[in-house]
Amino acid sequence: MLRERVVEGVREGYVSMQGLIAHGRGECFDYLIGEETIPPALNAERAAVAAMLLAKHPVISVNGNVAALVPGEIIELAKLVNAKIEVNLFYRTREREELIAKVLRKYGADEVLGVGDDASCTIPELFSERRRVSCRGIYITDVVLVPLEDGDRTEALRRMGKVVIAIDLNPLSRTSRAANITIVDNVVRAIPNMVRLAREMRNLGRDALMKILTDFNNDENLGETIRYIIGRLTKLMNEGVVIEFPK
Ligand code: PTJ
Repeated sequence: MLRERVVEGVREGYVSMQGLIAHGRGECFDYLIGEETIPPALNAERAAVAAMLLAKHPVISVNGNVAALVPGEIIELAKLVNAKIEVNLFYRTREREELIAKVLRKYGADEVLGVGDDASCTIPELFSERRRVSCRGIYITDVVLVPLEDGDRTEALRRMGKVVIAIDLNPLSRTSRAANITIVDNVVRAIPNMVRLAREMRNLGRDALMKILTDFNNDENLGETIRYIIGRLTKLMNEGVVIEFPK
């Protein structure tokens, strides 16, 4: 069903062809973690919500795949943490920007940044189309959520001093390693989990939120994720789930 939604997005013209390949890559890693939210992912989701609730100008960056998979949930999360929503595309065309904004408005977004002339600020030292951002959004944000991001922009955003929260099923990607908080989970589980956590956590005081954030260590958490995958595969192997082929 998820695959069909991404394919439908391609047919409607707002998901890029490369988005299909990226989705397949994500599916592969999702099989390795067992297609569920694993404990280190939940830890990262909690830290991410704390960072967004503490932020002055949080922004959620939306691309084609995200618009196809979790449009309504993105808007719900943005409302709960008071974040702006910005369209930011790797394979940018005016038509795709506008189609994505239309999808988001259909799901209830009041304001969508990064469309057309609004994307008039530039992320320094970045050469993809992703360098073009809204001067009221990603350019001035202190905390930015980037689901399905590329490594170059994650590194460029870090160099600008921003706190970067990535959602990426590949724990080994450059994005995963460069982000401040990496959520190794499918966006279709990560965003609804964050919505639930935001509802629970938004009445916490700043000190409690800060403690959640400072207790989180991204390198350790990524290590936990890889240990989880190794443990899971080892268990499957030992339990004989792996088919033995005749010699
Ligand atoms: O809409 P555009 O033009 O901005 O293009 C979007 C894509 C995703 C095509 C573009 O950003 C891209 O090529 O991204 P990458 O560099 O391929 O990175 C995508 C990462 O997201 C990969 O590491 C995938 O494993 C991961 N991924 C794919 N699907 C999901 C995912 N992570 C979480 N949830 C998913 N559903």
